[in-house]
Amino acid sequence: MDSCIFCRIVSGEAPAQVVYEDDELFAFEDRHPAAPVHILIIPRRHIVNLAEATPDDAALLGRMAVLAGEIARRQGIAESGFRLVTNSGRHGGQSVFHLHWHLLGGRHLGWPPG
Ligand code: DGP
Repeated sequence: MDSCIFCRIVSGEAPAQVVYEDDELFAFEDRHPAAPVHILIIPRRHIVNLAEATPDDAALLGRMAVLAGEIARRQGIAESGFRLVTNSGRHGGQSVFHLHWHLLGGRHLGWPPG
């Protein structure tokens, strides 16, 4: 998708601080970090959000979760704790319509979210 900023990051057309990549998944630092560690984990393939994911995406979504734990360990926030969140649609606060999980940590995170 030419107009999707995350597709452009995956293809290398747009810059990003990449922390992980393989043939299916990509992870990079959020441009507007909301915590000392704020990494976005995305599939290379353009999926709009969880509402658009299908059973065929189940293994991919599982890999995203496992990768989140792995990155948390590498970033040194596994023990102190972290949050994995995906915003979906208008009420969810989604602003980039390419599925992504925010991995947040490095400070105490309040609950409930605003
Ligand atoms: P959301 O609002 O849940 O759709 O989150 C989108 C996130 O993406 C937001 O925290 C800011 C981040 N973001 C948007 N554009 C860019 C970009 O071009 N580069 C990077 N690194 N992050 C971006």
